[in-house]
Amino acid sequence: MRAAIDLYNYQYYVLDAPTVPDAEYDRLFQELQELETAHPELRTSESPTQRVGSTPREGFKEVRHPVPMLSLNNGFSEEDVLHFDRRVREALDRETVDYACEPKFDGLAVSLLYRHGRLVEGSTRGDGETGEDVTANLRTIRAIPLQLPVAAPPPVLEVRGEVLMEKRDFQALNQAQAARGEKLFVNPRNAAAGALRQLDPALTALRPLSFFAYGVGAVEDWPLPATQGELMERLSQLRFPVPAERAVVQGATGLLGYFERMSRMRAALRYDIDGVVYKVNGFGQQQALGFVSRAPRFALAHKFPAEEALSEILDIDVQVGRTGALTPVARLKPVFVGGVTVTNATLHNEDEIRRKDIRIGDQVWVRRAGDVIPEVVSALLDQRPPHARIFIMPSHCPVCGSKVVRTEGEAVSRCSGGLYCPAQRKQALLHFAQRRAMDIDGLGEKLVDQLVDGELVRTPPDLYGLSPQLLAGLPRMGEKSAANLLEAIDRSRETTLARFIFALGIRNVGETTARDLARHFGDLPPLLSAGQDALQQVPEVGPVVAQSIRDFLDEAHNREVIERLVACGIHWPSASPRLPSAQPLAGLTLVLTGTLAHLSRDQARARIEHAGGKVAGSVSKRTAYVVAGADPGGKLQQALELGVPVLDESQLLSLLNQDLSES
Ligand code: JCF
Repeated sequence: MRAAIDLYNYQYYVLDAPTVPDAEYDRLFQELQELETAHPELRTSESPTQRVGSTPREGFKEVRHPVPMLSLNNGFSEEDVLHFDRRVREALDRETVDYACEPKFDGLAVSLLYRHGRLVEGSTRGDGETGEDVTANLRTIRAIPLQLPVAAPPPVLEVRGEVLMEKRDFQALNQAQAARGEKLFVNPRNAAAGALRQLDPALTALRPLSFFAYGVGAVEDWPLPATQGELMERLSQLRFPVPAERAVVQGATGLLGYFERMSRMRAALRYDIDGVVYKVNGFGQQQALGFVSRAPRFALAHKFPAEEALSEILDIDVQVGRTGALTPVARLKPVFVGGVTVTNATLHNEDEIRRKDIRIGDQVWVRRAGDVIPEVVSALLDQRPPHARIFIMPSHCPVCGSKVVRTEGEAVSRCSGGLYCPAQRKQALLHFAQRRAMDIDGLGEKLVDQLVDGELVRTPPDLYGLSPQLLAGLPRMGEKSAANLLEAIDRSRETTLARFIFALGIRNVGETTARDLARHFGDLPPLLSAGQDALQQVPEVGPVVAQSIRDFLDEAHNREVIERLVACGIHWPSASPRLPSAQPLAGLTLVLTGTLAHLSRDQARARIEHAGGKVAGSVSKRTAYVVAGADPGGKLQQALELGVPVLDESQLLSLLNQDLSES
């Protein structure tokens, strides 16, 4: 049973490929626990039930490493790598050398001592000569074998590697910390270090740690293979986790290619790495090269450029995005970080700035990880200069002067001049012209770019003033395509109110809401003058949507654009707003059962009530219709028994829409 559980454990924690359901594992584990309780003489310290010892210790014992734990020389540039390879080739008198490459884990180096196949001692690196005995803590790491799975294990085998916390585990841990109102860990490395130094192993066990092996220390009666690459295979056979990203490459070109590949993979890896490690592959060659001070001449840690650096906030600007979102951006004293010089970094939004208490003039940590845009992480609060200033979000858009609004519960501030703001121009035109809005065929991204960049069009009404002469000036615009475009623009004048409302690009007003608004108000003027309360009479329109509409329509710039659009001759069939007498379900009671594809229960109820109907919970003879969606319940049966007519979703929808002059 111990062997079976060890195997399942290995498949789950090391291979990440469980072969039995969790429940089966749990059952087996429990059975073993019960057996061991009934027969204590059968319990061994390598049993999978014995990972978490019960007694906290006073402190950590010192451990002397029989073979010192090495540090690595660092390299930071291509030059450093070429230099390393040249030295190795010269010392070995070889044309080209094979190297074993692996990710450089950003964790904590540890040594695991196995005597006759049993894990008897685990220690931290310490100063390389002497570390601390953290055996009880290391035993809690499921990826570390307590017992080597071989019949004749060597008397001594010391396995070295790195303890770390995977990114996903780190995130989960920090979420749990936040939920408990406890302090967050800065990064996975700190979280792992903290876990490893717990005096109570039960606390370590609560932190999800991983381990990867990268070498051996002392060995007895365990013939070493000839190369580092083969050693990794051997360790893998002993069920030690080894990185899948390891590789054996040839020469400096191979090293730099590996570095490139890992730089690109870095963000997608499950764990943090701070570089890659190169080792001369042959152990004979390693020995010939020897050591300088405490670092081997046969290895190099090629570090990624630091992702965080200190700089100073000179000022905070506000950028307006294509959708009107305002982003505060720190103007920085130029700083080299993540491999490039950075002068701007995002501060995300107002709340983030307040939360981190970042001010203009502060010294700040700037982070640029991979291709992610640089951000300001934190300020050195204790070094704040007296002239540091608090940032205040502008009340008007820095690009167009429209009012800035912020929806309650949202972190983002937005420019409300969606139809007018130059920052949102292209986006607004594309939205306006799309098929589901004004349906101006052929007015796509390229053309919008040309029209806006060529200053022919600023806002949607400008489209209706275009002429063949104006279009002729555009590159790659033939007579024929110009005529087609003008024809499509002209055709769009005849539209529906719903399409027109949708085309305005009001935040939170999609096609469906636009249709509801059109239906409810019947024409534009009553919509333009509708207050918050009137807007909330529309089905599905709550306070947030009503506020968005009001913010948009209250902005004079937008009103002007709307007036110009109407003046351009855009029109729709007039329809009277829905009157109570026109309610198609007036006086009828409906019952819903099953799941509808297009409407939630609440939406269906709202639509039915808006049409004058009522929704009841149970079927009776007085039920007008039962509406059955997917997986209907017993109500469908009752309807059939009572002879109540049954509708499907599309029948319900056409019933709801039946008095509409447009949709
Ligand atoms: O991943 C690491 N941090 C790492 C450290 C990988 C290695 O292969 C190492 C190391 C430290 C020393 N190898 C040695 C010899």
